[in-house]
This record gives sequence, C-alpha cells and structure tokens, in this order.
Amino acid sequence: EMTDQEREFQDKIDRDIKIEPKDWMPDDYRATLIRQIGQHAHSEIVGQLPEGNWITRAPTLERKAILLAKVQDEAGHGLYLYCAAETLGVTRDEITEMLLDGRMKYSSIFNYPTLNWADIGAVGWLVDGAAIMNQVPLQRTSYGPYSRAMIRICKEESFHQRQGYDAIRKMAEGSPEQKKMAQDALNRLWFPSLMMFGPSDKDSVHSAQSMAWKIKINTNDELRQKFVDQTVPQIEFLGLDLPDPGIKWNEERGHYDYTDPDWSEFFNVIKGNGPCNVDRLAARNKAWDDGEWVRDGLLEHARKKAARKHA
Ligand code: FAQ
Repeated sequence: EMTDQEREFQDKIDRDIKIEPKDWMPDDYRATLIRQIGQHAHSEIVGQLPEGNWITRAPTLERKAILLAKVQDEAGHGLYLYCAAETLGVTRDEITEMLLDGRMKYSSIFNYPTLNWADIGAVGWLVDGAAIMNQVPLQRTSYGPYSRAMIRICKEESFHQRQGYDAIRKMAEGSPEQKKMAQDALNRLWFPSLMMFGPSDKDSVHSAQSMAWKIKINTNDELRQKFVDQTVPQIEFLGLDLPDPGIKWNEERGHYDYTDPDWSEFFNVIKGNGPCNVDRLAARNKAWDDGEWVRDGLLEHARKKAARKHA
C-alpha cells in the first residue's frame, strides 16, 4: 500500500518531472541512487587505471595526447558523479571509503587487464561503446543531478568511443601482426564488454523497481542487444572475425542472436575474484593513503582561514 506521499512521488515520476535534491523521496529511491551513482563514479575512477597504464607507452605523440585527455576526462566524470551522489546526503569520503574496503562495487570490466596497445583501442571502442549505450538513456533518468551529469558525460564519451574505433581501425588495417593483435583484443574483451550491462534480466534484482522509478530506462538485456546490433557491423567493416560463433542475424527478431557471457565468471568477478580486482583496489587504497597529507593540509588551511576571518 502506498502512502499519499509515495503516490504523489510516483505521479511526478510518471509525468517525467525531475526529482531534485530537496524534494521528498522514498528511502529506497535515495539508497538505490547512492548505490548506482556511487558505483558509476567509482567505475570512472578505477577505469582510469587500465588505460593510464599505457600513457607512457602510446605509440605516437598524437596517440599519447589523445589518451591523456581521455583519461583526464574520466576523472572529471568521476567528480561530477561524486557531486551528484553528495546531493543525496552522503559525503565523497564516505563512499570512497566504501569502495576502498569493498563494500561498494565498480564496473566488472575494469578487473580485466590491458595487455597491449590494441587493448587500448578495444577499450575505447567496446568499453566506451557499451558505457555510452547505457548512459544515453540515463540522460533521461528521473533524478535531476544525475541526469544533468549524464548529458555532459555523454558528449565526452562519444569522443572516447570514436578515438577507440580510430585506434583499432589503424591496427586492423595495419600489418598482419597488428591485425592479429586487434583480433586478439576483440576476442578477449568481447564477453567482458557484454557483462558491463549487468546480469540477464531474470537475475537483475534491481531492474523492476529502478525502472518503475525511472532510475533505469531500459533493462540490461535490451541495452546488451542494442550494443551487439551496433557493434557487429563495425566488426565486419574492420574486416575482423566475429568473436562469438553464435553471432547470427535473426530475420524474424530483427536482431543479431549471440551467446550470453559466462555468468558464473561475471558473478565471480563482482565478488572480487577477477584477474585484477586485488591490484585495482590496492592502487586506489595507495592513492588514498598517499593523498592524506594533501587533504589534511587543505583542511588545516581552511581552518586557519576561517579562524582569521572571525578573529
Ligand atoms: N559490474 O540488479 P542489477 C564507465 C551488480 S562505464 C559490477 O541488474 P542494477 C566509463 C549490481 O550492482 C561503467 N557490478 O543492478 C568508462 C548488483 O549488485 P548490488 C559504469 C555489477 O544496478 C569507460 C547486482 O550486480 N557505468 O565507467 C555490474 O539495476 C572507459 C545485480 O545487478 C555505470 O555504472 C557490473 N557490470 O544494474 C570509464 C552505469 N552489473 O549493488 C573509464 C550506471 C550489475 O546489489 C574507461 N549503472 N552489477 O550489490 C547502471 O546502469 C546499473 O547499475 C547497471 C546494473 C546496468 C550497471
């Protein structure tokens, strides 16, 4: 049974009126947003690690400048998203500490390694491609600050996807060795990219309520299918082999059929057992500890400044 307040809230959602920070909202709506926006923010920050790893080894000055800009953009996305989460009554420090001790998640994809330069192209093409497929509809999400952050993020994310496609295209059209590297990167990153959309709809515990609240606009499987449909022609254009023998155009459905990722691998990765989980969390913990003196210094400076003002 809904209370009057809950009915009024749902009515606003149904009429596409944005919910703003000072509006009344159900506790679970707030908690779900903190979880999703927080995880999203953490993904942007942890997502800098696999690509940042290649900045010093980019093959040309131009590629290096592009990658540097892209990785910096991800930091900016993290910051907008932390600010959006803070409007819900948590501090950035609180949710950062929840990431660092494993109480909050970040996207499964960043627990896979980037082994060589082709992987960097494939990350931009596939990982940013999947990210933007999920984020474009989130521009219409019901929570105002999240929706506005998404609008800005999507502009930059589409540049990221294009730069990745451009890098992988150079490899696919290059020497036989380069083409082989591009193929190998596609083969390894394909299924992890499909996992970014979350578990299949039947195992997605949050989807029904999140969609009723328009926190999510599409189901996980809807977006995964859209991603497959968009990406298969790109693979063909690049002259690469399909990474999954199950990919086949289905005339009746008007979509490509494909093989689902190995869901036991997915659940294992999000439990902390992927190839890079330990490294990623160690890197974030080290950055947090190394930065403590800077945070302390800023707080002390602010304290002295405030004391001078009141003296
Ligand atoms: N990884 O009930 P659902 C980027 C968890 S883009 C880890 O379906 P929901 C850009 C889920 O939290 C990547 N965990 O959950 C970039 C839940 O567990 P919990 C970030 C996952 O929330 C590119 C459980 O499984 N984008 O960073 C994943 O309704 C390149 C059950 O799942 C976003 O976060 C996963 N893939 O749907 C940066 C987008 N999937 O919390 C650098 C916003 C599910 O109950 C370089 N988020 N889980 O313990 C969303 O749209 C949603 O949260 C989904 C999951 C669709 C990810």
